[in-house]
Amino acid sequence: MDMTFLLNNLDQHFKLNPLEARVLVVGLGATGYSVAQFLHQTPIKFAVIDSRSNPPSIENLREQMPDVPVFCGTFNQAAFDVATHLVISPGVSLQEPILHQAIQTGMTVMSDIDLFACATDKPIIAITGSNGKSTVTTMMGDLGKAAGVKTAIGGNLGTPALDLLQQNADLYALELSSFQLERTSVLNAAAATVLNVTPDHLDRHDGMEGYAGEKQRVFRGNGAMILNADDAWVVAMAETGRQTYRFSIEQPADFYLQTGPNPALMFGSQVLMQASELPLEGAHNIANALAALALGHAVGLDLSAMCKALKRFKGLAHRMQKVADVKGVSWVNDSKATNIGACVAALQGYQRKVILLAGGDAKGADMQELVPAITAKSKAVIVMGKDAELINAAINGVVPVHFAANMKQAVAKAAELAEVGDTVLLSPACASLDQYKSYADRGNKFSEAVLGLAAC
Ligand code: UMA
Ligand code: ADP
Repeated sequence: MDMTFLLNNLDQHFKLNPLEARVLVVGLGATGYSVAQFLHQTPIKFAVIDSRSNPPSIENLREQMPDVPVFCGTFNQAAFDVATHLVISPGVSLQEPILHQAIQTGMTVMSDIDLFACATDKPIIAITGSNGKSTVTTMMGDLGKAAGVKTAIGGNLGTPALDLLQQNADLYALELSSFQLERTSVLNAAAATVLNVTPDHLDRHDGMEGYAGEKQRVFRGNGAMILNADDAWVVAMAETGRQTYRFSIEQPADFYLQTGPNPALMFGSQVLMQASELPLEGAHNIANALAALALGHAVGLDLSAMCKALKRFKGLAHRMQKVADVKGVSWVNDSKATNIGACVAALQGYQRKVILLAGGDAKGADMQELVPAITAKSKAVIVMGKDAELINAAINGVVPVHFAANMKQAVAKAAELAEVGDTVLLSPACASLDQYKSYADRGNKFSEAVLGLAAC
């Protein structure tokens, strides 16, 4: 790491002078630990705090950095009183009273993404949106590699951004959540996109305007803007004087889907590849591929090399993943559909023969917005989890609804209802944490139950 480069940037953007600053790292999960490891290599003095009594990375921190002060179990006011700068993990709400008060009194807030941006002079591709972030970020890794550029991927995807620095890559593609963006000021990505904006995390943001506003922060700086021409929220983010590429699956744009007998992915008048060559289900994945091509093009990656990589891209687990065909019924795991937009996108691809498994924690979303797609595409819905009744009330008898206490029951009920030619789709439109460890745990429980059926 070039320490002078980093310290100059921190001084310029955050008035952070290593001789005077006392940084408080808030949160000791994956992000907090990556920040601690990073700061430990610098002359900056810092402490770590987490409101949990036994946060995930506490043992690693105590073992690897025994000199670092750490406070657990509550947000202790004394730790905030001596701090000059806060690096706040994404899982901690800025509305947390002690943070809110510190911010009100003018304390400087940073994110791990700010630190990352201050530490590297390599181009960053920044990807946000309500849905498709992980898919597009993972695509970018493959596209960069295929174009001969050492590319590292991470952020909300899983590997904290600061941990990527060890890879000494020439291009970084970061998946960024609205939580990460709301506390990030200096990203200045070489190319950035908001893939789409549909309701999500409304329990943590100030309505749709507030949520879209956090997403828009991905464009701070002067890099290329990659805009979804089919999404009104994203279209409204355009800025004059910026290099801009628009992508669309509905209309001609810089990167778009040409419809007709042989649908093709286009760059202006140039055919890039046939849509049928993309080995992924769903029109939304064509939008994702177009966004990835536009991002790559904006940072100078070769288009034909990127198309070769897209033709090999198999998609990620728990996103529209076929689990099995059992007695003429297709079972699909889309457990990562943790909001309405993803569930609607999943349903779009089907005829009216879906038995939908939905429910969990709706995170404050209005389940009425699911109803048109459910009415058009599903013949029954099986609801589970904390907000099962919300979905039932929204459907209001338009389609038969059945309640299940757990995944095994839900799969058994779906098997009872399904007829040859039907699809049983787990696309919950809700977060999983009310009943499962994660969306992956939920998807695995679904797959296990389905494979159990297949074995009978
Ligand atoms: N927490 C406390 N007290 C604290 C700190 C955290 O109770 O003092 C709780 C939070 O409320 C949260 C949990 O601990 O429920 C984890 O929070 P964290 O900030 O420590 O999370 P990390 O382990 O650092 O993981 C975060 C992202 N998690 C969140 O934003 C909740 C991970 O995204 C991301 O992969 C990781 O940083 C590396 O960048 C996960 C996620 O669920 C996949 N993201 C949400 C999403 O995709 O919808 C936004
Ligand atoms: P994210 O990281 O934003 O959650 P993922 O790529 O993990 O996105 O996909 C999450 C869910 O959204 C999955 O159910 C997937 O099928 C769906 N999805 C992916 N891309 C899109 C898109 N462009 N529009 C709507 N839904 C999408």
